[in-house]
Amino acid sequence: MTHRTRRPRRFLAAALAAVSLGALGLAAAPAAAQEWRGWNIHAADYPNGQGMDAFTRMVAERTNNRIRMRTFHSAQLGQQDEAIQQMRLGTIDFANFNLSPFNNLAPSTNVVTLPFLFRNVAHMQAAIDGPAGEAIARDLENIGIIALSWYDAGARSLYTVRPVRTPADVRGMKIRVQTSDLWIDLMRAMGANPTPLPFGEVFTSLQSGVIDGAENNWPSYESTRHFEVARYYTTTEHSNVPEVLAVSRQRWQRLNEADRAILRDAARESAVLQRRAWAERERVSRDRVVAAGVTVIEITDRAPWAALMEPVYAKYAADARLAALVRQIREMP
Ligand code: GTR
Repeated sequence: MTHRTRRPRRFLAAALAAVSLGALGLAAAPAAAQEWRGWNIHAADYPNGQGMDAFTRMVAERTNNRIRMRTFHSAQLGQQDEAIQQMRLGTIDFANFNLSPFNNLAPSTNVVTLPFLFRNVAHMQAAIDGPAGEAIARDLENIGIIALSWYDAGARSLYTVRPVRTPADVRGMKIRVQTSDLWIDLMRAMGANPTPLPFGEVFTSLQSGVIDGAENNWPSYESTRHFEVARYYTTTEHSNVPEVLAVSRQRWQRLNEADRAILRDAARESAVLQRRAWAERERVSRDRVVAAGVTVIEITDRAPWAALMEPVYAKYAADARLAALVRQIREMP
């Protein structure tokens, strides 16, 4: 009896609270006057930071400052996994993310992470600007993130404290990976002992011997100064996973069509700029680390490495939708 009478009252209280919260929201400053908060894991001068700054500048100009955005560079708003959560909650409004941290949340991001899938940069760009990008944008929208454009992230290779020339050399090494099941399995398939860690902890973990190596593209290896501790870079080029420039769905839902078009165009233009800056920075970063005495171990035959990746494909490209996407990507000219 008591149970029955209490329930509606509790419901009423919750409903009233919701109404007054709504009223508070309406009474607060109008959305247009607020400054959007953007997350970037890298320093401002990294190609991605340049792309994001160009994006926010274009949006400000084209909306006469109605939409003002500020990018917090160098992971000032937290590490990657937290930033993704914040974006889903709407406390971070826009960001540039690598797609691998979404592997466990948005299934199609696994496809573009798959090892040795893309033949070259042009192939990756055609896939992400085409069918892969469409599938990923849908999956990201389902988790509260609106993809606007795709940034390059080059090829990821191994770097270690001891030389790695063959897969046998990797056996038992503790290699840092991003927090993604696919990455854990990929590194296991290489014979390593995968260690998921936030990007910001890699340097000290290398220094203290918690890990023996990590894997990344030339610009990340160089800009983080990981090369000062892990002195061997082996060009396995095992993954070409690209990145997204995205806005939180909460913000997006409050925009009209005209503003959405402004954001989309600016994001696409910023990607053109980022990709150009990226190609240049890859060369610069490589030159810098070589000048600093890093040993580059060139892998010319990737077949023995790729052969180890069968279990990764069996697990992450088995689902019919993802298998079809992999096939479509492979068949691209
Ligand atoms: C970089 C990428 C970052 C982050 C980082 C990592 O190449 O741009 O977003 O994913 O790798 O390995 O954590």
